[in-house]
Amino acid sequence: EDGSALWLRYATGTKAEINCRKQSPTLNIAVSELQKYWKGGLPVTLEVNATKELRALGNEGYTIRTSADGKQITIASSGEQGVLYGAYHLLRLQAAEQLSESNSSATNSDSKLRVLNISEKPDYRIRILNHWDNLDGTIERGYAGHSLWKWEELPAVVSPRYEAYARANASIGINATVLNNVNASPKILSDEYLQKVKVLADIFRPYGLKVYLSINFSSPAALGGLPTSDPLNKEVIAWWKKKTKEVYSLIPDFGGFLVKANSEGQPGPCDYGRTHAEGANMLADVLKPYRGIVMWRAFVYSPTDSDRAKQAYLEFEPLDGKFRDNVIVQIKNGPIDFQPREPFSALFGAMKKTPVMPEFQITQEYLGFSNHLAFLAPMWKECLDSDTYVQGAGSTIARVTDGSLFAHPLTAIAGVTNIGDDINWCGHPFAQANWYAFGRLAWKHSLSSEEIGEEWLKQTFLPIAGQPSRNSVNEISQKERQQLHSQLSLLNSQLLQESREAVVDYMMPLGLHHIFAWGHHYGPEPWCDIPGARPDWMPSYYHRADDGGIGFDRSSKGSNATAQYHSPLCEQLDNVDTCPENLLLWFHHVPWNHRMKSGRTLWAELCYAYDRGVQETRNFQKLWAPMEKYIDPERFRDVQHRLKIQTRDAVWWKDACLLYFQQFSKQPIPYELERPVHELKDMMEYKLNITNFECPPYGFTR
Ligand code: BDP
Repeated sequence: EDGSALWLRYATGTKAEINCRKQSPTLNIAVSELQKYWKGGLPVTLEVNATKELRALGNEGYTIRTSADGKQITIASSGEQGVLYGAYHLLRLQAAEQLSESNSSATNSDSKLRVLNISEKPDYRIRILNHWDNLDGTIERGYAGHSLWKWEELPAVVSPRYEAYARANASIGINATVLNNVNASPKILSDEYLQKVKVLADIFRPYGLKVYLSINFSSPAALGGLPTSDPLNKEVIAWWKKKTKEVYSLIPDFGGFLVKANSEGQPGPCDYGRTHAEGANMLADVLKPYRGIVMWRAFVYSPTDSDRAKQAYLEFEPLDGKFRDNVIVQIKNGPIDFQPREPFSALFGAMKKTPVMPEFQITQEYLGFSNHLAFLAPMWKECLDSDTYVQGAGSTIARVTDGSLFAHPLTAIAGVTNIGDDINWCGHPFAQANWYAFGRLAWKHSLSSEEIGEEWLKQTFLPIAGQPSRNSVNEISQKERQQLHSQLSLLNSQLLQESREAVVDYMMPLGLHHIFAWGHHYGPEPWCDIPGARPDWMPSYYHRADDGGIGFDRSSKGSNATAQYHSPLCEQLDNVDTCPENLLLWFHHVPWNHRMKSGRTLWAELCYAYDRGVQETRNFQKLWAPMEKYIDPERFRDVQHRLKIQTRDAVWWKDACLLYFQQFSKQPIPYELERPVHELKDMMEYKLNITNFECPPYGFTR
């Protein structure tokens, strides 16, 4: 297997009996998927129906029920899209072996089908991928090849992967996609490119996947030749109106614009003395007649201010209530930038009148690219479950953003995708799990990370029914199947669920952040110091290690970022004794001999954390090894190879950070821990070859 089938490794065979009275492109897909892949024995009826119950679930929600006589299954929805999602739900239950009555690992055909009584409805209205794909085919922070979109070939040549992409998204409930990088080229709105975008939108439509675009705020000047792009200028507004009309004439259900403005050198309304709200509202007014929306990013910071972590809040909080109702503010989970662990962004608790949406990063810019295995559902759950206290206890980010706390009708959640044109889509075979997990959480944020992990592992690694197993032409035996089930359950609890915390441990434990190497964000470079570069892009800005201790003082004695959080969290974070230890160095500058809850000093605790991370990766290798018996050699070796790199990188991270920080702590690494195998000097001189993303930090080729 090459991984191209993702979690949709369905077996074909005899045609199932599927009944549907209506026909439409979307319903036809549902019928054909079930005809080909449904093996549950019972006939399935698909119904679009406007009963009260179904209307309450919306046109994407659905029910799946076994009839009273147990002789058939009905998937019903008030919309065609809901029927399609219901069909994929049924196929997921089948592939993850969750259809049989007993919990045994017997194949579905061997045991009784359980009585189905399912009712589902998505938690977010817009569940959207953000592609950071450039028009030249490169992907910013992409580690799985080039862009899926072959702009050169479009609109004439259409890759079969466009439809496969839409299908994969529909199978997990993703209903929207932004095709191009937030650092947007104005060219995306040219007539030439809009023709190409239209072709993609037409392919995606039957799968319920809507197209959105990132726009460059100075398009009126850059593309339209106007002297300005001032959002209050009449000609500028007229230009956007005309352009938007053109977009909708080609793509009648176009979703809207995503905007990165006045951030990291991108143009924006502030260039003309206007606010973010004025910029966003101008576009919102233009999109309004077509029911389009604006997703306006809050990822803003400048080198002048004292603490980067405070800036998005300072800029956006005063604008609460000033946005049109078809604007939603898109906020990264943390206040800095997709680090292995951040506290949640305080802005989630600051906007009561403006809808806000989380932006997660599925691509592992800061978590080892596609070399490291890091299952991100635990990280996203951590964010969604965080309590902002904006309306008292229980005001979780999930409730702030899903419309239940402030009743905003516009709700959304975005994931910066890890998809490229690699045969297996995501680079690391396990990176597919993050695409999957994003879709599942966007649909239902109460799902546990364990449930998602189990579903994904079973769909991805159980043998396809009726196909030869890895080693022989025979089907896998009952005993082997049971062993495989136990192995998958270990992989879930000890590998998937632990993997993100392991990355935190060997990269940046205890609240450390952004000590990455300059530019590429792969390896460690806590010492990095580029003369003349922006101070807020230097690791020392974040770790502040000195003889007195380590960490960024964001307490009331320091930058006072803690004050941006509501009580009682604010006080909890502000006090070094009550601040959660996994965020300690994010909020405090702590002396090396500070006593931790374990009884160790801070320095020893730091050493233990790095060491734990390394030992975890060694354990990941062990957990993976037995899979050799059960799965195809291609995927087995691919994962095995990447786990080796991950372990070596973990050692590199540990050695680099501990040997560097040791210069300040002036204390030995506790003798019971694994000793360093690198010299600090070598690591400091080593320059990573990042062109091929094989980043061996070992065997130093200088
Ligand atoms: C950072 C990335 C950069 C993105 C930026 C953003 O390093 O490439 O353009 O975020 O989100 O994480 O706009």
